[in-house]
Amino acid sequence: MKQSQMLVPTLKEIPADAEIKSHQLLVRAGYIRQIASGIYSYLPLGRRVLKKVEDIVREEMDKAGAHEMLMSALQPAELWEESGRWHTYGSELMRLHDRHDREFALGATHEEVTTSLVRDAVKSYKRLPLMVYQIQNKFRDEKRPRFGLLRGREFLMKDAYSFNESAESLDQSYETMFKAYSNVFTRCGLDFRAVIADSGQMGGKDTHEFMVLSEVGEDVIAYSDTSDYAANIEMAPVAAEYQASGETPKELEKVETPDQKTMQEVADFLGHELSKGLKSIMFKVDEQYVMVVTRGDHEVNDVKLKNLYDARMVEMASEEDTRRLLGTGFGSLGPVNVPEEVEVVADYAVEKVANVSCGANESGYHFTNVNPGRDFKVKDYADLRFIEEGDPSPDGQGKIKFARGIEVGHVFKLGEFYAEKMGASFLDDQGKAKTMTMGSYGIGVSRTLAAIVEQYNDDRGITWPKNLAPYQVHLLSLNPKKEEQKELADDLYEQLQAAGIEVLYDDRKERAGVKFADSDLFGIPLRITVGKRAGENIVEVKARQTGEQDEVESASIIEYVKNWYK
Ligand code: 9G3
Repeated sequence: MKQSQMLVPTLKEIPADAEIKSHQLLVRAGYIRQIASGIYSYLPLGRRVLKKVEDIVREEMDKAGAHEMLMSALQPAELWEESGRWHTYGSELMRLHDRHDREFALGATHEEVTTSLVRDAVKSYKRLPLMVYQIQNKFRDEKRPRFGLLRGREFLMKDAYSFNESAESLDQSYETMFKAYSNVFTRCGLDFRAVIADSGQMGGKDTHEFMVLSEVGEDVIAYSDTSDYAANIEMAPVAAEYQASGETPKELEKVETPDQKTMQEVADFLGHELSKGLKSIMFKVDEQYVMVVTRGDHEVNDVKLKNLYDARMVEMASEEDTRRLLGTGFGSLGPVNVPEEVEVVADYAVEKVANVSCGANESGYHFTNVNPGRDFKVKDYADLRFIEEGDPSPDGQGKIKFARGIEVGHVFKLGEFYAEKMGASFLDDQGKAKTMTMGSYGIGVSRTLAAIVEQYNDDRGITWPKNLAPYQVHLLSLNPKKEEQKELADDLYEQLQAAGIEVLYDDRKERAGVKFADSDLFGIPLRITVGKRAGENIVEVKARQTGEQDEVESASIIEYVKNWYK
């Protein structure tokens, strides 16, 4: 392809709204352009790379026995009414009306659509298991789109769905997909981990997220420093054993704490460690108000709270709700003398403390020498805190460390939720009607592209892995005005194309400096420069990642390139 005819608008300066490398470089190198917040167009170079990522995904899905489809992005509201999700998703689900005023959603995901297709088409166990997938733009109206392609409102996803006749069959589909995902991210040259995740609103149990390790990742991974244990911090169970303090319980006291509000201020004022104070936070769990109590040095994990109550919605209680229920605002809450309409649950660590302080549910006052059991009751003790670095790994091997990750894939065992709601059943080999069980498997294709750029770049631009660049060779003619240079470059362009090599030809009438800077930005792995020595039929070849340079006879350039890409 000749650059003089292409739409590749490169930029010298870093766009003001681009905070991370992949966003900056994809825009500066003319790969993408933002149309609106969180909504991007892929220009020719970007489209070519996106297609290479798609094709790796496609190959691995086909190898895994899944069949490619393309479903509608427009989804009738009726399907989401059947699954009950029309009302559980708020403004994140983009909705619209057609000319007859009928309601539709723009596809955020396709469980409902696939289940409705399969329930009408499949009746017998002989047709199961069935795995279908598609690669299509998804629409989710994120509150805060950011980081370019990493968190967009319209993004390219591969979503696959398995329909199984039994839990064992689902396990096999899950295992097959798990391996296929590992192949995909390995072939994309990514440093990734499969981490145990929380199934969130998807129901079902087993679920893993595929995380690319990156400082700009929004997720935190808790991993063992000696084993391969890794979990999303949202659900990583705390395996710490707590020892009873053994102290003799002292007389409960109520003390004035006039201006102390935060846990640290109260601890300093009362002269004890954070861990000798109780932190009490009010939540609204579906319709139930819950006070969650943890040790002062721990953090409440709201995902664990949601799973404890198997709730659909968990949010912090408002200050006025808290005032109405407990007679005081944040800053002096505690589990002593709590009205029974407020349920009290506590993290396991709280069970073993003695003589601790906590808010007196009266502003400006705290209790000291508080002892669980004697001074307050809890409905449940549970694992309710975030795991911390240094905690024992839940698999009993080593200690926990943290890393940030970009979620590029997510595999779920959905179970019977959708099949049940939407009547996807089959006759088993005894002629008995059974409900199908399902898995769903997603890869963020556009997010994977950005994650690759996050891992492959340097101070001059992108440094694509060999199999993922928009072209294999970037051919530069430094001075097309010089006849011998233009002739040699044009000839090499024809030869390279004839040899089936993907070549981008910078035939523009631009200064050499501009051409080299753009070439470094694009990140095409191998650059051939036709310059001063064209008269001797010598060209310069340079590898983008390593900077390694060679001077090569133009007659042997095809062989050189083929060897380099072997
Ligand atoms: C929605 C909106 C946002 C959503 C969903 C639905 C996430 C939703 C979970 C999944 C599960 C799997 C198939 C591919 C793999 C992931 N965000 N999820 O269901 F309406 Cl607005 O998408 N779906």
